[in-house]
Amino acid sequence: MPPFAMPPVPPMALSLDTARGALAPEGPMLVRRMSDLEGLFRSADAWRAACDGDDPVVYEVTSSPVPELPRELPQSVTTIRPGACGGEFHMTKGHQHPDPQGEIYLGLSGRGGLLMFDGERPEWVDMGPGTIGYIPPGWAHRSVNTGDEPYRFLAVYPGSAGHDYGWVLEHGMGLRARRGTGGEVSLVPYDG
Ligand code: PAN
Ligand code: ZN
Repeated sequence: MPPFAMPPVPPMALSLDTARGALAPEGPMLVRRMSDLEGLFRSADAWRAACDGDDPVVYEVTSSPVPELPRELPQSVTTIRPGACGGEFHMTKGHQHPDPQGEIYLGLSGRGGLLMFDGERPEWVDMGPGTIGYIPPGWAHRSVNTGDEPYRFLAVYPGSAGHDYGWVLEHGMGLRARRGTGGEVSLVPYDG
């Protein structure tokens, strides 16, 4: 029997509670607070003040039990809480897949954006319930909550892709998503 016929998890159905972002059965769960996002917001002062304050939860990631192994297709549900830091919308850390492979996001609730960057060109995709965002191989990606409610999406990605967070610290993401005076999204150059 070939190795791929003896999977680490059996064929299964998962139930997704889109209102709570819960998966059943559920795998590992990750909570990212403001203090986990060092060096990512434009304003280091605003970031420090938020950390020294209540150090709010910025986003949570719930995973399915499908492991990050070659040939597997892990899934996760990310919930980004609404808010801003120094005028910049709450966002994920963002990463590059060291083994360049594509990924699919499906918007579940709230309003958000999918920011992608290939090292030269940034791309922005508006996300909402029912939107499928496609991340091609080689594009770093970050998600942003642009609304007043939690923004939630499902991600499906190849189990061997890996996650490189240093790439974003080194190269940036090409654009920043700032909250305009009327609450609108204002996309500005990364250093702006
Ligand atoms: C997503 C992300 C998730 C959290 O599942 O990992 O939204 O974002 P960060 O990993 O950038 O903190 C995904 O793109 N997986 O490959
Ligand atoms: Zn990814």
